[in-house]
Amino acid sequence: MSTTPSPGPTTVPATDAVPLPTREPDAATLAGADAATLAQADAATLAQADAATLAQADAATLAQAAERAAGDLLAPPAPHRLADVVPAPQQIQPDPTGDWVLPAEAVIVASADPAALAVAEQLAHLLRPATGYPLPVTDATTPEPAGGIALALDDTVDLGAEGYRLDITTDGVRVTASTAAGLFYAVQTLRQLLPAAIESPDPVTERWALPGGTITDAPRFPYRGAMLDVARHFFAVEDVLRVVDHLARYKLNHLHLHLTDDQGWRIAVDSWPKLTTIGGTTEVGGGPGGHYTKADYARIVTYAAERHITVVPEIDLPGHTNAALVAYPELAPDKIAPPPYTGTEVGFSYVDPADERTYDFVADALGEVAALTPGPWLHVGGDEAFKVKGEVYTGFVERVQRIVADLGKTVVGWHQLAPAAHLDGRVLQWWGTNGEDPTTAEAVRRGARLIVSPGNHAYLDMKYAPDTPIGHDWAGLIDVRKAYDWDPGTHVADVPTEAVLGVEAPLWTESVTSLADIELLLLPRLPAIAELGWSPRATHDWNGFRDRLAGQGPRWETAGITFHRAPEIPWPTAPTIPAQRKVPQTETTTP
Ligand code: TNX
Repeated sequence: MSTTPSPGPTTVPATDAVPLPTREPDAATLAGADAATLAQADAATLAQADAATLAQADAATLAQAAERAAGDLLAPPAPHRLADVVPAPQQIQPDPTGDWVLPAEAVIVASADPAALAVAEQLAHLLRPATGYPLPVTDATTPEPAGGIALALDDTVDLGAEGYRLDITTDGVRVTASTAAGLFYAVQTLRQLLPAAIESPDPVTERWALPGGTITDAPRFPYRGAMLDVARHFFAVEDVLRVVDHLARYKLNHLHLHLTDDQGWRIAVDSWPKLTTIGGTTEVGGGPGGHYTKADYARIVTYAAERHITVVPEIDLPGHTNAALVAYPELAPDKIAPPPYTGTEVGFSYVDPADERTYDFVADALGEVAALTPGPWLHVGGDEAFKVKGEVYTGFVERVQRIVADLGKTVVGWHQLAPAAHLDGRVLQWWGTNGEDPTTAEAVRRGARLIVSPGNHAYLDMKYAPDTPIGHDWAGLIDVRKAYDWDPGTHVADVPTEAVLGVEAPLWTESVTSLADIELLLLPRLPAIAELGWSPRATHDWNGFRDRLAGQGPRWETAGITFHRAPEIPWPTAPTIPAQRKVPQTETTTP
């Protein structure tokens, strides 16, 4: 939020029924008052209250205490409310008397556990550039805030695999979670509660105030994802890492990479090298394409894992395979290499389901990708294979599903897989535009779980408005409200909420050629989808979301992230980014 907190509808359970933070006496009155008078008055009060202690205390100590008390009374409240977080936390208990300002000498202390210490280092990395504070990281058996930030890993607390508790008091910040993922999500929350200037890559003059109170938080769904199509256009590792950062910010935990399509094969497969040396050299529009070496891919997987994000690799089969057929014509039904494809049509290509060599290829490619994949999922596509019909299609899919199971992975596929036989654990990714889908509902009755990605709500490649410079509109226009106003738990008819594993926002890249393009389509809709995946349904409220989302704008601006200034969001117009600090960093930085 901007500096004027919005009193928008309360969207959290009863514990948030606390009015906006106000101080007694209010800040305006105090601002006009004379600090010295206040300090004296406070000293007098202290003197009356505890004469015995005072008798022992020396004058310097007294003066310091009085000054501190006066400072506290004069301090304005933290600029953000505890509720100014996207995705909305499960439970919020504000305590306006608990506001805390991060001091230059603060220490970050974490449980003596490598995973907890790693999160502490990540927090320090987030806070050091803008604050210019050293923020050393230490460990302790029982971490205590002691005027700094404590990250406690505690497996006796019942907060779930990803939950956390965040307490902000005048003594500092205490984060508690039973997993490193929980600590990491608390850090993302903490980041949003600080002034937007915390996103600055350079030191700025700011009062790093946090709003007092407690947040208890945990996700609604275990699967919260986004997909990046690196096949239609290829994106460098650095760009993908930056997308991972955006996911992490909003507590998404899966990155689905659409690695292969008609226009390019993007992942090295040693046993079929021409997939990349030939199949990787094209992309939509005739650009040079590219591919990830195994080392590149491992870098993405590791970077994502450090941010508690699981990579879900997709090898799209049996359709969307023109690039593979160019490289290996033996896989084509007519055994003739098709011309490379750089257009944007779909549904024309397929690997030969009648040739055993095809299944060798599938097993080799999926096997090598599985070996690069620590996560449980292998996505096998299955969409728009218009030329592989009926039992030939289901027969192909059933063989591929077994290959995945034999590799020890869990099958994910687009919902076109639905008519194929069920296989333990199988997950369908539903991308329809009409929630009436009896075939998918039937597959769910047979045991499938669903990732919900409605084309007309969650497809980030759809334009926001007719004048959006890039993107599609085949599933309609998706403004921020359209991205936000639906419920993954009830969206597909006759699919119970319990069968919904979660939600994913796919970004297809036929018209997306740069990181700035990616960000323009991702933001601000990605946080909307993230909130649907994380926040309890009871918090769902468009007006409240709009206000909270507006507060993200200055953060993106400060961090140099491109976003769409959606007209329905009340982005703050006043400058919210303090001037860069021109004084030596050792000087006091109180504004
Ligand atoms: C449909 S959604 C596709 C993709 C396209 C996308 C464009 C799905 C599983 N298949 O091949 O890129 O539309 O919006």
